[in-house]
Amino acid sequence: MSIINWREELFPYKQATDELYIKFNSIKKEYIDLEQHSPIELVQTRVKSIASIIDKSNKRDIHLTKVFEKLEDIAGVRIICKFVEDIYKVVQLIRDRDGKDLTIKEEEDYINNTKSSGYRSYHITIKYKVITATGAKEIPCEIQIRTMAMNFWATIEHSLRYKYNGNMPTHLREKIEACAEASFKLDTEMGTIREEIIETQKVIQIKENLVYEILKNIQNLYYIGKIEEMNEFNKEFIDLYQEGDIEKLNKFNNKLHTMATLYKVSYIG
Ligand code: 0O2
Repeated sequence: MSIINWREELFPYKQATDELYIKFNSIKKEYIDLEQHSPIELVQTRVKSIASIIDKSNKRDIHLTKVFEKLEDIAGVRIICKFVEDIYKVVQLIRDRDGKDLTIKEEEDYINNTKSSGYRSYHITIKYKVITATGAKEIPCEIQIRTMAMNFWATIEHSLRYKYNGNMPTHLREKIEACAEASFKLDTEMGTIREEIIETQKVIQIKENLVYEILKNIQNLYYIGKIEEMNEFNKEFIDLYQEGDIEKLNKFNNKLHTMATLYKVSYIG
């Protein structure tokens, strides 16, 4: 390969990150639908820019013709969690898929083995098979799993590192190291009230799901032309919603279900 056709080479990497984005978000949705705490808070993906690939290959002394063989983080997935404990749940979810739709190549626990910079994250390098119009290809991909606090710190540190091109002034380096410890302390403290936070969020989630179902049921009355009933239920819903009593909202939803059965409305939308 003498001239790199970047567009063609990077295409399957984009496909891999797109597919993984859908898969991890689908796991998150499954937890939410089942009214359980999702260890996945947010999924981000990126394909390294051509400039970053060239920079990294120069730093590592990798010939450009070898970058696709040697660089394992051209495709990247970042999974952000609320709690440190969730990180290890996500790690287990990925391990459970090993040999199924992905293959684990390497794991690096930068949480228990914090980098000297203060960087914390759990890294898993995988191979992920994509099938494009030109055939199947195994794409290496680096999955970084971290908490929101770890992500906040890493994003800031990454920008500073970029700004100072690796030569951060000592006073700034010391400050940023201290910030890493402070943010990990926050993670640890939050971890001690994890159960309580999860319980509160569960109640909010149950209410959100219930409200969603109620609004769908009311909307279905509109679809079958029961405008008067729809308006009445709408008014009743607004009062109940303001009251905020989940038990009452539940009863109201059951009433809507009964009505839907009566009118033989199938669930639309
Ligand atoms: P980008 O722009 O995020 O892609 P190394 O060369 O040792 O830094 P290596 O061996 O490829 O990296 O693997 P490693 O150590 O697992 O790190 C890969 C990625 O982890 C980095 O990619 C960063 O995203 C992140 N990372 C690792 N160490 C640090 C750190 O000290 N600070 C921050 N902010 N991020 C870190 P890139 O290519 O450096 O950058």
